[in-house]
Amino acid sequence: MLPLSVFSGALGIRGHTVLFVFISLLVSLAAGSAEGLESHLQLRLDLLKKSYSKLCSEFTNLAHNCSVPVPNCYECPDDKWLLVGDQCLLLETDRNGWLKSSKKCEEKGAHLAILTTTEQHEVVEKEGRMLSGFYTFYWMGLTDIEKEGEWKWVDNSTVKNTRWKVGSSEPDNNLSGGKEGEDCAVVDSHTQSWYDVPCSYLYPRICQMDAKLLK
Ligand SMILES: [Ca+2]
Ligand SMILES: [Ca+2]
Repeated sequence: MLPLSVFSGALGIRGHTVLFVFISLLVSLAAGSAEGLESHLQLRLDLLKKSYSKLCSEFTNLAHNCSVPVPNCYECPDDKWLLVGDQCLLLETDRNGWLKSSKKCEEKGAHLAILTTTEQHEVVEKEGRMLSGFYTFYWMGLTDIEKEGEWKWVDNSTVKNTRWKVGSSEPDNNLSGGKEGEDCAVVDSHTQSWYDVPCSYLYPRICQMDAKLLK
């Protein structure tokens, strides 16, 4: 293989300038095509949403006329939110303690996620894998801070179907993170498993709110 210095010598200053301009052109073309693709996809998404609303409205009218149960159609505040049934979920990647994360959800008119269905966990897994990054764990709205071992969702409801990590002793209220133990819960988006961890640890979060009913 020829050493780089041979090419450098062969190209000269003028050659390097031409090469630089050529590479810059390729990079700008690639960036331009990525932007073009993004705006094209956004346009397609907007059109699909309009079609969905129109179809939903027509289907609702039809169902009324045929005296059959009327289906409900829902929408979320914007494209960042994921519509799951009649709920909207939002995975936010900035990391905070559980209490601050809870407040950040409230600022959006939401609350930390109450994950009660398989469908919700599957959506969280898909979105978590898409977002990827170093942190796969997300805060959800589950805590036993009021009474040790008595896990409650943030709407004060008790937990029915749990998904604590199988094969470990979760929730173990482990004291290695501090004498206060582990009173807040995260979900591992990749495995859909839950863990109790100290509430002061910093994690991304999942916010949740009721979806808006389309009429
Ligand atoms: Ca605990
Ligand atoms: Ca634990």
